[in-house]
Amino acid sequence: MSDVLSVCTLSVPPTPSAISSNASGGWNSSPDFEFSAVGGFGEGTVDHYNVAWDQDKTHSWDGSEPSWSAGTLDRSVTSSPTGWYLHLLGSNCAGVPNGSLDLGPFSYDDTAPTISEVRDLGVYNASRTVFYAWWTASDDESGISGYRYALGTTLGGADLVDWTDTTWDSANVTIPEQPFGEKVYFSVKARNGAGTWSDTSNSDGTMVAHLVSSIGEAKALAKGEPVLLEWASRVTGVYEWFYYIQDMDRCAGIMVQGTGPARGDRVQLGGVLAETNGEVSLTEPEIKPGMLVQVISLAEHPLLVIGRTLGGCDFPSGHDPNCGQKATKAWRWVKVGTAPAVRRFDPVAGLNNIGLLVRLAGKVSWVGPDSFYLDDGSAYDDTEKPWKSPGVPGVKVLLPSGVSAPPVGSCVSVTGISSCYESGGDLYRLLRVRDDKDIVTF
Ligand SMILES: [Ca+2]
Ligand SMILES: [Ca+2]
Repeated sequence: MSDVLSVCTLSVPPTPSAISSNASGGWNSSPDFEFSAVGGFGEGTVDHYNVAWDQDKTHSWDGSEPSWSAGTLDRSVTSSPTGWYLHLLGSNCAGVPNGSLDLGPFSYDDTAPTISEVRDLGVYNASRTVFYAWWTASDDESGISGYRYALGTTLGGADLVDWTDTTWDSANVTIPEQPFGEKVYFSVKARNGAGTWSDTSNSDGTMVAHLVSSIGEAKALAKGEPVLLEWASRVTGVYEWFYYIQDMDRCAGIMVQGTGPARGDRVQLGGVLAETNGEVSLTEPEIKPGMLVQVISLAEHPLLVIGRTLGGCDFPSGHDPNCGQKATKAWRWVKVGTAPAVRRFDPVAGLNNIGLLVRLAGKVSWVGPDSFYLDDGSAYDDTEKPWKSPGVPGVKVLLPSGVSAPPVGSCVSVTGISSCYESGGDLYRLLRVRDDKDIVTF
C-alpha cells in the first residue's frame, strides 16, 4: 500500500459572476440577503471562501474571517445610508488563498416613499376631455424610481383611467367627454429606489365646467351649472359677504358669493350659477391660481343709466325660467289715448344691466335709515307694494353701513352696482352704493 499524495491546485479566483444573490447591488426592499456560489464548492472551483460582511468598500484579511464552504450564505442588514459589502477570499483545500472579491453595496430601505401633494387644475376644469395633475413625492433613502396614476369619478377611483405607470411627476390625460358638473380625481402612487410603493394620494378633484368667454354667456346658463370664465374680469364692488365682477368690456357683470379680492383687482374665476334674492350670482367661487392681478389705478368707467333703464328686461329674452336673469319691475304712469294716466307695475324695458357698475344722477326724493330714493324725472319708481299710490318717485339706493344719505331735495350723482331684490314674488331694482365717495352732491 502506497501513500496517497493529496494535491491541491489553486482555487479559481472569484469573479462577480461566480456569486449569485436574491438581491441586487443597490437598494432592496428586504433586509435579508442570500448568496450562492454559482459553480458550487470543491475540486475545480474553490474549496471555501473566507467571508467579511461590513460597511466598508474594501477589506484587509487577517485570517479571523469565518469560512463558507457549502450551501448559501445568509446575511441581514439594518437600513443603512452607506450600504453593506460582501468581501470574499477564495482558498483551495490546502488553505492557500487565490483572489478576493468585493461585492456591493447592498442597501436596504425600510420605509416607503411619501407623496406630499397631488394637485389638479383647481376646483373647475376648463375641458371636458383633458385633465392634468402634478405631484411631489420623496424618499430620503432610496429616492423615487417611478409613479403610477389613475383617474376616477370618485376619490380613489380608477373608472376613467386604470393605473398607469409613468416616470413623470405629472400627467396630462385625454379621456372621452365627461358631463358638465362631473368631478374627476387623480390617484397617485410613488415607487422608491428599492421598489416599495407609497400609499395612494389623491387630488381633491376638479369639476367639468362650461368654459365661457363672457359673464353674459355664463348668466344665460341654468342655475347649478359650473362655469369657468375664460378671461379676466374686473372687481367693481366689494361688500360684506359678496362682491361683483364685470367683463372688461362692461357688457355684463355678476354677483359673486364670497370674499377675497379688492375693488379694482382683475380675476379669472369659476363658480356655480345660483340665484341670490332673485339675482343671478356665482357661488363656490374659485379664483384661478395666479389669476388675481392687483390693479393700483382705480379709474372706473361706470355705465351711465337713467331711472327708467336701471335693472332691465329678461336676459336672455324669452328665457327658460331656470336660466338667466329675470326682469325687474317698476311702477310707471301709463296714459293710453284720452283716458287718465294709470300707474302700472311692469317689467322694466331695455338691456339688463344687473351686476354692472352704473352711475345715475337725480334728486333725492326720500330718505330712510339705510337707503334713499333718487329721482331723475324718468317717472318710474321702485316703491314696494303694498305702498299706496303714487309712492316715492325714483329708484332705490341702498347704503352700506356707515354711509349716510344726502338730504331730501339735494341733487346728487350716485355710482354703484345695479342690483335687485325679491319682495312679495316680484323683483325690484336696487342701486348698491359701495362707499361714501360714490355719492357726489352738486
Ligand atoms: Ca425610504
Ligand atoms: Ca382640485
